[in-house]
Amino acid sequence: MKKINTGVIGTGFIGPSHIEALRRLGYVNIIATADINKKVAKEKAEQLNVDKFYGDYKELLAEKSIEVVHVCTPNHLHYPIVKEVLLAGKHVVCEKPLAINPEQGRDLLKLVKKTGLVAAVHFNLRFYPLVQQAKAMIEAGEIGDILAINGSYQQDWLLYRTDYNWRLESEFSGKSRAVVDIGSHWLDMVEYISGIKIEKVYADFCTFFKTRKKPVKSIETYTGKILKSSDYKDIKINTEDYATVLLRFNNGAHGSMTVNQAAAGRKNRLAFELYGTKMSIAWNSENPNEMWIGKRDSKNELLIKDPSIMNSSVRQYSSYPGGHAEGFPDTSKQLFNNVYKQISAGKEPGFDFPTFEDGYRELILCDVIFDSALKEKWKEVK
Ligand code: SOE
Repeated sequence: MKKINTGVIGTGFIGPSHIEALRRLGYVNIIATADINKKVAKEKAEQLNVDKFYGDYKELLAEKSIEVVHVCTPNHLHYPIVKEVLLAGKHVVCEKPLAINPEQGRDLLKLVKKTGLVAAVHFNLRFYPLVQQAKAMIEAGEIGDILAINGSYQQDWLLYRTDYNWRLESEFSGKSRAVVDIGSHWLDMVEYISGIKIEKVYADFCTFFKTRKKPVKSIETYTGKILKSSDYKDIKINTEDYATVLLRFNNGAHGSMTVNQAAAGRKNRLAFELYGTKMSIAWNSENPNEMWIGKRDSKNELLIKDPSIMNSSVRQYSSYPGGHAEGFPDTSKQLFNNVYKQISAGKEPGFDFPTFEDGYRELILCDVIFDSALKEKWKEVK
């Protein structure tokens, strides 16, 4: 496969994980990184062994050799930066959420259609091998008609009042936090694997900590857990730590999703249970190499990830044989592989990855969920 040159903007928690996954593909050269803080940009470039680094992302966009740009900045910068990437004629992979409101998402989607460039959103969790297996089983009719989908996405990295990250401030993350940050993965995954769409929602939000203690110096996602700073200032929190959302799907199925970023002991657990007329399946991301299959008239099963017994259409998403666990870093590798193959293929469609249509869809869903929580009413997804 031809080598492709890439630049990565944003080097916090997720930028470096994009770089690692891209390097594992073997055909991507990381030409440059950019970070708003030039000193951080330099340190990260050294740590990540990237030759060029910039404090201003516009300089990275000016690099002629760069064909693809990954946007891994805080949420509020996705829209302006992605717009510039597309206008510079470069393909783009944007972190979720695509933007901070549906209007911005719609604008970006229009621009992608106009430019014909490849544009993906990093809903990487779709690419756990057994999530792909679940999708293949549902498509093959093995589960039957879907009756109900329930689940949650829970984490504990924001359990203490002293836990701080830019995501807590709506100026950077947008008006909703837990639903947009982790709920969007759940909503995307469930619609993706089930093939049915959410058409009505009723949401209940809670901000457990109305104020939090912000460290005076900035810290990266997750590193707050090991930071021993006694130097904090109080800030008001106006985004949700928790939400439960009732769901109605367009095939008549019912469902519910709970998200919680203050759930002690749940490190990063996306879980779904999908109940069909023939059988059920359940999976969670803290134990991603196992999928439970529930049956009424015979013994239940536990499917262990093993490409040799997975549906042939999704075997490609398992790079290692059974007994060799695959996890979070592998999901990005699989997603990027499809995106970059699409870039190499040119106009021909055919590779499966979350597009800007999907990114826009999540912005609409999250917006309707926010509105429902605010008005305490069922809301339709238009
Ligand atoms: C933080 O909550 C976060 O890093 C999310 O932003 C990611 O999308 C998720 O994969 C893990 O947690």
